Amino acid sequence: MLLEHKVAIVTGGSRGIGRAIAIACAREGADVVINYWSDNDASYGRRSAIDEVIREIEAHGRRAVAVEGNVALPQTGVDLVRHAVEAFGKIDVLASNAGICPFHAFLDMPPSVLERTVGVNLNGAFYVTQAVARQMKEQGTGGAIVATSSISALVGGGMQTHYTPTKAGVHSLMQSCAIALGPFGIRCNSVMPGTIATDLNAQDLADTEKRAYFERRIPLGRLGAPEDVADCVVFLASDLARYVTGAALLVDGGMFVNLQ
Ligand code: RM4
Repeated sequence: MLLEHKVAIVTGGSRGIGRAIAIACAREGADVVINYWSDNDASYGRRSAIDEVIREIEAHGRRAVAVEGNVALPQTGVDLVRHAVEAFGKIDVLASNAGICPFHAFLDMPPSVLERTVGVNLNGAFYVTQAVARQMKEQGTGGAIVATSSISALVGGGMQTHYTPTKAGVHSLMQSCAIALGPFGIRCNSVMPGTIATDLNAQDLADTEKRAYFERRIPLGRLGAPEDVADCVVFLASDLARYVTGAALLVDGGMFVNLQ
């Protein structure tokens, strides 16, 4: 059990990668606080989806608490910490995963789309990380923070001009937090998923030609599954990665390096 007796907070935990992270943490022995946001196009999901995740966690013999809130609001991070401490007495792990990617052309993108994406993906990661790190410092027993960045931190997307900078920013946030929080024994790392088949990109991947392009470009020959990412998050959150901080782990089946 890589996370036995740990307490983990997972943001955007109702569907996709976040759901897989929450369940993987429970599988490895952690109790889990799952954040979700019922906004239609966020990666947070609705109450019914979160109830199913709670059932999966409890099936692993672990406890789960669901907390609704938009991570773009600073108060949400504070609320998540309060619920975690009230329910389980401490926080050991944060998976800062919540993110949205409303694909949109650059030239006619309205400020609202940019601001919502930056608010959730980057500001949200900052606020939740800050709130959790304050609690971890007070606890005095260190901790592990793993942010869901993306291959898109390293490469671009014509319909993702609002999104890719946030993923680069999340990666950079972890690098700087690794420095700021290292003295407190708090490690900060990011995972960089490639193209993972989730609700976030289901509409985008419905384009069979685009999906085939992705599959041709991936040396392992398949799109990623949320569980492929979740297990890497568990590794970075666990003591197996005790000397790893400020790092990023590509989880992309080899997509990034495949030029020819
Ligand atoms: C990732 C990458 C994938 C896309 C998702 C939404 O960073 O760009 O290709 O499907 O975002």
